[in-house]
Amino acid sequence: LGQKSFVLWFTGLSGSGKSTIAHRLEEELHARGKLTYVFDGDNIRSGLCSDLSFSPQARAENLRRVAEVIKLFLDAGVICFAAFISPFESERRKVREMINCDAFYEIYVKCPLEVCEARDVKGLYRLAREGKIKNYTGISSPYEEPTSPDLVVDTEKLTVEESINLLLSFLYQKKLL
Ligand code: GGZ
Repeated sequence: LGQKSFVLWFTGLSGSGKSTIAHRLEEELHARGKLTYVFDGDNIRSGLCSDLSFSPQARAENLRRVAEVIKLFLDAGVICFAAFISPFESERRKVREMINCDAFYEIYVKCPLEVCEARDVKGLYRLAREGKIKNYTGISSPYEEPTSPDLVVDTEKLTVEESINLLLSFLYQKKLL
């Protein structure tokens, strides 16, 4: 393959832009001839983790399974992007330890709750406020801000293109591109 595999683990609130950024960054890497895969709620919770709820235990199990699959993809030499809320510091530490890759980077996709809620792309925040969805991150379930992320991407201030440029310079600086 001629590529160094690595992991970018995106954490942040629902609607902060994790999946959007991961997919746009993936396009950039494809243009550079890299083989990548984006794991997110859409492709993981619909299948592999369709039996799991959003209780703290279920979220932990969700991320544990993702970490196991990422280990397999890394064996195959694939660059892996994980875009999950991953709200608990302890679980973020666990996946990092499980994956045990020297090139594992935690990316905090930072955006205030009010802004994510105003975007409400899928209308889920409204349902959560109405009590129709329980355990909703930021509303009725906690989000623990990362204390020492490898990179912060502030999507309240940056456009998607600016966020991608920030991530590309980060990757060049780490000699991953
Ligand atoms: C948070 C929920 C919930 C609850 C459904 N809490 O904006 P989305 O829709 O596309 O992203 C959210 C996604 C979060 O799944 P993750 O696997 O990333 O979460 S975790 O890392 O905590 O396991 C949202 C949707 O699922 N969703 N119910 N109660 N997000």
